[in-house]
Amino acid sequence: MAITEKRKQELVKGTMGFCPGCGHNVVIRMIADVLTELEQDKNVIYGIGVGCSSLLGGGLHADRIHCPHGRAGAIATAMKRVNPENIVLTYQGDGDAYSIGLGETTAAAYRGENITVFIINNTNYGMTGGQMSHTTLPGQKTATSIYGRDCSLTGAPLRFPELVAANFNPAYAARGSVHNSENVARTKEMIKEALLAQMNGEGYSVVEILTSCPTNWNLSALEAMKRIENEMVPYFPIGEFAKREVK
Ligand SMILES: Cc1ncc(C[n+]2csc(CCOP(=O)(O)OP(=O)(O)O)c2C)c(N)n1
Ligand code: SF4
Ligand SMILES: [Mg+2]
Repeated sequence: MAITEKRKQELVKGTMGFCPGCGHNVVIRMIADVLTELEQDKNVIYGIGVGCSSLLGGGLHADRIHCPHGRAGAIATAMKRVNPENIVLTYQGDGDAYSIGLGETTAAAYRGENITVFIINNTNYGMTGGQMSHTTLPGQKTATSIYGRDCSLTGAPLRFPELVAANFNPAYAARGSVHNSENVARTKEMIKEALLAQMNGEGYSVVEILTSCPTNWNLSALEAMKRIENEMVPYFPIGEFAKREVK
């Protein structure tokens, strides 16, 4: 089983190690539920990034590799090529997948590896105290952009699913969010589409998910959800950017 009843309860109660109001546990619960619905819960293996995303390792009971920072794209490539019958996914933060590991993350997409990549975008390095990442918004204050992100010095926030969709002919590329129940339901469907693409052997699939980090944003849990809607969604639109028709 991909997730035990005990862990489900811990995710709901917030006792799995995430801060109150964090979006990670919502996403983990959704991935576990979709794997069960697709009857892949005993067939999944995965790579985890470094960050608060690492806590997935305690939630999803399956063989896994805790990858060197940012390298899950390369490691998942090997996992899938050696075990083509398994469903292989990665679970990474924006700092891990984009800032530290953009090379490996992009290269796996470029090669069209038949893996599914989940990237949890909370606009900072949550685990290490809220430093600026590739998805920190213009003007956003973080521990390493104390006057607000200046894009003339840093470059602009990265829209990875759009980049992949426009350039690499992926099987599936989308962005979801967890800021309200409607978007949680929509994101669950995206997770399912991405995993189905892999099951059908269609190639690379990626879902970026907008989540909250109330601790480093210095907001309450409720305010953090509003920030996703008011500040993140305008820059990171929710939707499907690439989807192949199954023949
Ligand atoms: C090689 C290396 N560099 C830096 C770090 C420190 N570090 C740990 S987690 C992290 C960033 C995590 O950010 P993100 O991937 O966005 O995950 P989040 O915690 O926000 O979910 C960093 C830089 C590390 N562990 N290893
Ligand atoms: S620091 Fe942020 S991302 Fe990490 S568990 Fe806390 S709220 Fe979640
Ligand atoms: Mg992050």
